[in-house]
Amino acid sequence: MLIDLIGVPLDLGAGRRGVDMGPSAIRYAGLRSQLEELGHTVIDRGNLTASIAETLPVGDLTLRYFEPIRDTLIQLASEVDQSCSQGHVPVVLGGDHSLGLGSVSGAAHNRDIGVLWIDAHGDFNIPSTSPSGNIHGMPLAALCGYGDERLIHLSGQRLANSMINPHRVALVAVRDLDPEERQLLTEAGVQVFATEYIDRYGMYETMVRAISVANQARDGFYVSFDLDVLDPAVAPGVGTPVPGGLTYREAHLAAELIAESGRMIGLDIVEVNPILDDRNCTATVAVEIALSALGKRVWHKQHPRTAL
Ligand code: HAR
Ligand code: MN
Ligand code: MN
Repeated sequence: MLIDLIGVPLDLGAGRRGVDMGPSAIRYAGLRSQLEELGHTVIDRGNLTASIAETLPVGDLTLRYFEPIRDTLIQLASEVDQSCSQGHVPVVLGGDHSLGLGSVSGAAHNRDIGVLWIDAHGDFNIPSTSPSGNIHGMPLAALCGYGDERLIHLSGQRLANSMINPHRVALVAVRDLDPEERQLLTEAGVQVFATEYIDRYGMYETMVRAISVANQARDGFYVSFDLDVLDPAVAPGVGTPVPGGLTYREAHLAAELIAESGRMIGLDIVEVNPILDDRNCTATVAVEIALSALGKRVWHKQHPRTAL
């Protein structure tokens, strides 16, 4: 596989500073060398440019830092689109989750794709339902056509028309939704596999179903993985931890099943916050999960009993 690493040192979409250092922390944890050991060819495209909170006005409080975020997302969408067009797999290193709007828009440009959004949160707010005005709580809604026009169309830029069909979106391991965000998800028809679903059916069954939702699109699916989906005991270095998250093994199982489907066209690894982390352990887990999603196995290359 040809893998393009794209760093996005953006934290303007989050409520606190620090995830801008995520790309460095993930690189420092050895992503490139371990992908190469797996047999992949890796091109590190460096970091995109992102503005720094202290130098900017917040702007509209219901859509905080929209303009500078948009500028970064437009760059990102174009890089991801290019990467996919070359038959490469883009791996986007975040950065806050607002970047998912850029990466998935880029992947969806002239392509019919589904989305696996693996996250403690729904990221399905619109400005009027958001309790914070933070854009990292809104990207999935905007991708599905909900919310502020400026977000949905990234202000009329070339990559604007990359709408995602919500029926091809699976939200996995969510456990913190705002009341109106919940309504919007229902209205849109997103398939929500909340934590109680995993409790009942197990991670294996949950992922088989989630993948089958995203996999109905013609050109495969994009995976946007927010590290706060993990239990805070495993991944403490995130800005908005929520108890009751995935175990280390459940996250790996999810990643392995994604790899086995052979249909992932790109991957985001977001919300790693080195300021809040414990000796870079969250970035290290992020790297391990990315490796599993890109084919790393302890033993079996393809598990004999899995038929996806
Ligand atoms: N739902 C809350 C909001 O909209 C918090 C969600 C954002 N946190 C994240 N995104 N890390 O996944 O502000
Ligand atoms: Mn998120
Ligand atoms: Mn989250």
